[in-house]
Amino acid sequence: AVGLTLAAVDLGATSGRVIFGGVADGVLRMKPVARFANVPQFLGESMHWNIQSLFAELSTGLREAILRSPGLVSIGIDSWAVDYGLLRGGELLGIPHHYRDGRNLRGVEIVHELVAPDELFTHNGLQHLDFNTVFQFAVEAESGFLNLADAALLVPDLIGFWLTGQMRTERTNASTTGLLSVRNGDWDADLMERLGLPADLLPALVSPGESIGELRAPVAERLGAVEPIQVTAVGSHDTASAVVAVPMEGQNSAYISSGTWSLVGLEIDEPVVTEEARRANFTNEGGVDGTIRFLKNVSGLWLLSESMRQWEHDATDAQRSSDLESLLAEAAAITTPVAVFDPSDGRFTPPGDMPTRIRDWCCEHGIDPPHTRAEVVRSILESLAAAYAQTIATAEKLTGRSVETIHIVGGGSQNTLLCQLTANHSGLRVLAGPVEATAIGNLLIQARAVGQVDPTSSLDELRQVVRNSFSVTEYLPV
Ligand code: ADP
Ligand code: LRH
Repeated sequence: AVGLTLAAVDLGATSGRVIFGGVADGVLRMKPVARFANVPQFLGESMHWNIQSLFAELSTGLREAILRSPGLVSIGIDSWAVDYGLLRGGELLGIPHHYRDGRNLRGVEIVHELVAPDELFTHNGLQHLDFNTVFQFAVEAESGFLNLADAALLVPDLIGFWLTGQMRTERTNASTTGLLSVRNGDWDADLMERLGLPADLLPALVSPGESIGELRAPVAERLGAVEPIQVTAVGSHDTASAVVAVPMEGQNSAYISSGTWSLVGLEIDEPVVTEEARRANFTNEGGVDGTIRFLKNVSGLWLLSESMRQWEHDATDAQRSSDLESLLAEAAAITTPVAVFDPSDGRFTPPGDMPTRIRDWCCEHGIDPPHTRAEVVRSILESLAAAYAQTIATAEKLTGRSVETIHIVGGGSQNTLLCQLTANHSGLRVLAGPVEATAIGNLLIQARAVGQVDPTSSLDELRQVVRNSFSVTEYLPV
């Protein structure tokens, strides 16, 4: 029997989960113990993560995992990127902001005045997203809040600190801050100095597979742990963990990590920091084992979930209680063409009335807008699929690779209409699954660290464990 002695804490922007599992004979087995919604908090004009509630929920999940698997030896934590808590003397100074908060544009202005966008890209190799940590820091430095802090911890590192008492910054997530050098993988001290940021604000780097520390005694007691449990660094950027679990083989695969966001791209060995890559707004994020995640954020199922939230909110509407499954079935039944819009237009980033924004976009561009709910859903999915196809074609050009297969992982891999449309728009084979790629990638790096798989295993070998353990669904273009 496989000892389910590892626990993955995976916090997505839409929901979080705790899953425990283990690998034996090259097969991963896992069991979910907790799932919880991740509901943002609005305080006055600003938007925050409910970090206390998330920590309480994940602690309940860990307690349950330890109860059900008393031999649990390791915990790995991942979450969405870029966001952080500021601390002084180990105390959290404020409630972490949500990356969709409206404050970021001022930060972009401040940073770009000091370092022009093209020069910034030669430093960090990152796509421009208004919410990259560096821009958020600039806002907090201007207000004076940052100066109160002696440490900034990215969300998984903050949770790791609460669990172990150790402050570290995990590398894959560090690569989304805008302050990590794309050339040598270390904190870019020169850039920080030019931006007036304290060099030691972000703690020392740790790589996936390394130990962060053991649960501190009061935490271990609250979680019901009897034996020592270590927190192991994993690809703490959720997308980095998801890419570990993409069951791709060879060089001819692209991936789409499909959830709140769609992260569309390739795994490569060396960063591409050309002017063409910058203009196409591609990013070189750090992957596990020193790989590069060459990808773009192409909006995602946020457009759909936020539309559904709007419809739920609209109490007078007869179709109010439409569930996802029936909406998708209605959308699949549409046979006439629907509007294709740019899902990455900045107007779709903040929370709000998505169907109206989509219709406005279409009217401004002289396109017949979607009218019914099913048409809005179909329009969102067609637009995402068209953007995926376009992004993969650009990635091929920028890297000289040729893509034959697109892997879709994450919650969105269950959206059969989206998978089929992706095959149709790209003209390529799509392989969908696994759904819980992020938690799987998280568990696999722990499994390698504790020796449940050969400690010298490559990513290719870890992906063989994924293929041994989960099936995929094939979609061919029609
Ligand atoms: P995140 O990690 O960003 O929180 P997930 O990977 O959990 O996101 O994906 C969430 C999305 O997956 C939802 O917004 C929803 O659109 C989609 N999804 C989840 N379950 C299903 C399903 N059964 N059918 C179709 N889509 C689904
Ligand atoms: C996906 C994700 C993505 C980031 C965004 C902030 O959950 O981590 O890779 O760009 O959230």
